[in-house]
Amino acid sequence: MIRPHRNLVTLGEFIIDKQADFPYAKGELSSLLSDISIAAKIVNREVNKAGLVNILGEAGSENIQGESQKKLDVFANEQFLAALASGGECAGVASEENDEIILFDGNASSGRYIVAMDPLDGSSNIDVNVSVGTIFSIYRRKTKNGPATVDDFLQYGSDQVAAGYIVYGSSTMLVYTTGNGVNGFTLDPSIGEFCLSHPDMRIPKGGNIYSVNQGNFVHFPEGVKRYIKNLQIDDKANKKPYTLRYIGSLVSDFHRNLIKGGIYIYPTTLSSPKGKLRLMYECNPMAMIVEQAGGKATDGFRDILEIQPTDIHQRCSLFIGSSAMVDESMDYMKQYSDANLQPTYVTSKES
Ligand code: AHM
Repeated sequence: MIRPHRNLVTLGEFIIDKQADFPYAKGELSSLLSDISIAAKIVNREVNKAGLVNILGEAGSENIQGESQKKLDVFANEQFLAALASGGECAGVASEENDEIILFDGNASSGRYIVAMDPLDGSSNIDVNVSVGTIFSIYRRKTKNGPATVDDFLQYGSDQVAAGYIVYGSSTMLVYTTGNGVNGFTLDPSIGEFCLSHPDMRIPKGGNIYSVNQGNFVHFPEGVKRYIKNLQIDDKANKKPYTLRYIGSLVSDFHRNLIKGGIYIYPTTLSSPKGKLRLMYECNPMAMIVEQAGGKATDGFRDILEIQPTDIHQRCSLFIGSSAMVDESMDYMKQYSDANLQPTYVTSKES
């Protein structure tokens, strides 16, 4: 029971309070989430002083004091890997920063979970002081003991047991779900704790914000072009034209749309025929969160959570946000885009 005598609920208290709701409650998932929140605080500290210290150089290069520099995405990767390795609940990690899966403890591994993560998404924005984020996705591993295998990772998004992100923005927030709604916690730097600030987050059913890299317009599928053109018409009754907001940092764009209502689209393009974003550590976790908040996520045709991954770094197109907006965009895709030109996947409904 959360303590009634004060309003403040820390992430640690909240996780323990909700532990009994987890499907396989043994405290391990709680520990895993706590490990992630500790790494997030360390990364937050470094992201916040990125403009002050000479940490922005290329990995491997030396700073003016002759010290070896680390890019923040490399630093973030190391922090999350170290945190996940130390707890013992995690058997391995698929990270955007590593070509292969990272396995912990070899044959002695008893961790029951595996994690897919993008330790610092949108890191090209750091140099210009724009919000970046961390995205994570947690599964129960399929093998029982010994080293985890790639197959432990290649699970449907619908099999995720938890997913979340941290946005390092004007304030730093951690938002996560364990399949029982979505809750957001804001870091109070004065006490060094994530505090419950956004309980039971719900995304509005509709909205008037769309987020897309419109510079790629000529390379978009016809359905996306027609959908966007329709959002831009002069139609006061339907609050059109809509507002375009695109930060170019998925976590930040998603977070804004989650709160205000809106749609984020990264479709296939001529130059990225499979889409740009990664299914396992960008699309799937965001899809679980948005669905838990009452929204929707598809690749333009199919539910993201039903796509069978065949590669840990697989790319995917993404239409995500308010359900009414995603539905309308899918109608356009169905009507105007040649489904045969879209990447094909096995989905859980077909397999
Ligand atoms: P990254 O993994 O190289 O950081 O790319 C992911 C990012 C997302 O955060 C963002 O939404 C998207 O790429 C922006 O891409 P673009 O610059 O093509 O619009």
